Amino acid sequence: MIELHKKCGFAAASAFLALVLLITFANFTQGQVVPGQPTLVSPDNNENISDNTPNLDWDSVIGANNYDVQVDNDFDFSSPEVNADNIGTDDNYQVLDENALSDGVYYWHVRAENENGIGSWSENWIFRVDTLAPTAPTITAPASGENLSDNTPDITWSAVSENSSPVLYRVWIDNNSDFSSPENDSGWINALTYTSGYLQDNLYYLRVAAKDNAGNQGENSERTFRIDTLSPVAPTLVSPDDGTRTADSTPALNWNTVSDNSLPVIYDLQVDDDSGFSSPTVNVSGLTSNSYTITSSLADSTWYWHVRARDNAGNVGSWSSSRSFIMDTAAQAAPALTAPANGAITNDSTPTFDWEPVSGAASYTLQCSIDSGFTQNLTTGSSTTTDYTLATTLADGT
Ligand SMILES: [Ca+2]
Ligand SMILES: [Ca+2]
Ligand SMILES: [Ca+2]
Ligand SMILES: [Ca+2]
Repeated sequence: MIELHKKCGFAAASAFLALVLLITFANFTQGQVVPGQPTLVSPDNNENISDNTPNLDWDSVIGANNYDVQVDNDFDFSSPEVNADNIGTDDNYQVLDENALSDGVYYWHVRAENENGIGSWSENWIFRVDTLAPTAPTITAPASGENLSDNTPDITWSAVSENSSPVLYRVWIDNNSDFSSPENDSGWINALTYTSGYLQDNLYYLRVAAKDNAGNQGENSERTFRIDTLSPVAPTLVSPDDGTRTADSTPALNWNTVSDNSLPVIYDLQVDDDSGFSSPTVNVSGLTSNSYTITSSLADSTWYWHVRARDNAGNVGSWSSSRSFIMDTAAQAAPALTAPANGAITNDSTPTFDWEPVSGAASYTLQCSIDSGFTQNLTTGSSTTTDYTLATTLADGT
């Protein structure tokens, strides 16, 4: 019994050992089991790519001597755009030119096989083929040709529409029109605004471009702008002359034009009966010409006026030195002539002239000439009364 038991035990142990050896042998000998599931490598899952014949890559599977690859825009692989069977032992596959993929989203998977059979499909991964570059971004600031008084201006633009996001943007600013030596380069940024580094006063060329997540770079948007932090000089007043007495209660005021890089230059004007301009009666700004005619009559007084210039970048210059004029409407009323009568003929070569008094007049000036322009044979006299007799004789004539 014991021996019998020993025999039976030995037979059972031998059979078990043989089975273990067989399994070990089967596992050890490649090719006698179906290969495992491949692990995909690239394109990365959900990657956007600009290559429409991408190279598909996976980790090689032990024991595989062939692979099948499928690419389809249908997630269930019902209509494969690429259906490459038995490509051999290479653990990657380049989509053929004849199968170049049109832009869109694709699913792909790989399986390994050997003489024992076909392994399971890998996970399904997704990639997007995108060969379309984004449009040029629309620059929203600065405006084209704008003059800025800020040495570190904000550059802004509108987002472009894109399938492959995030879209990156890049800003170049150069004082050279060929962008050969940019003063500023933002690098690729995921933003719609960029604050420039310090820019000296100058004319600059601005360029903004977009790049999608597949790496397609679009056209540049370009424009120029100027940095100008220098204020224009104070204008020089031209007319009326300082201290002029006038009866014109809406006089025209003139000054010289001021030059500047940032055009047009505009002007502010103040007129005040206070030389300190504490309460200007006329206070106009943004005048586009170098003269201004006062619109509301000024009262009789001494008036002071000054002008300042503002350039197109918004830099405000200093006020000019001021001038004054004396508004004196009463003194300027013309006397009414009474004698001799208009067109009278006389043989008196030193006639007496007579006129009506003017209220408030301290003295009168008389002019006599043989031409109506008062240029030839001009006689001038002054009188504190309302008549005047010529001191020198007049020749016959009109
Ligand atoms: Ca398909
Ligand atoms: Ca695109
Ligand atoms: Ca430069
Ligand atoms: Ca300026």
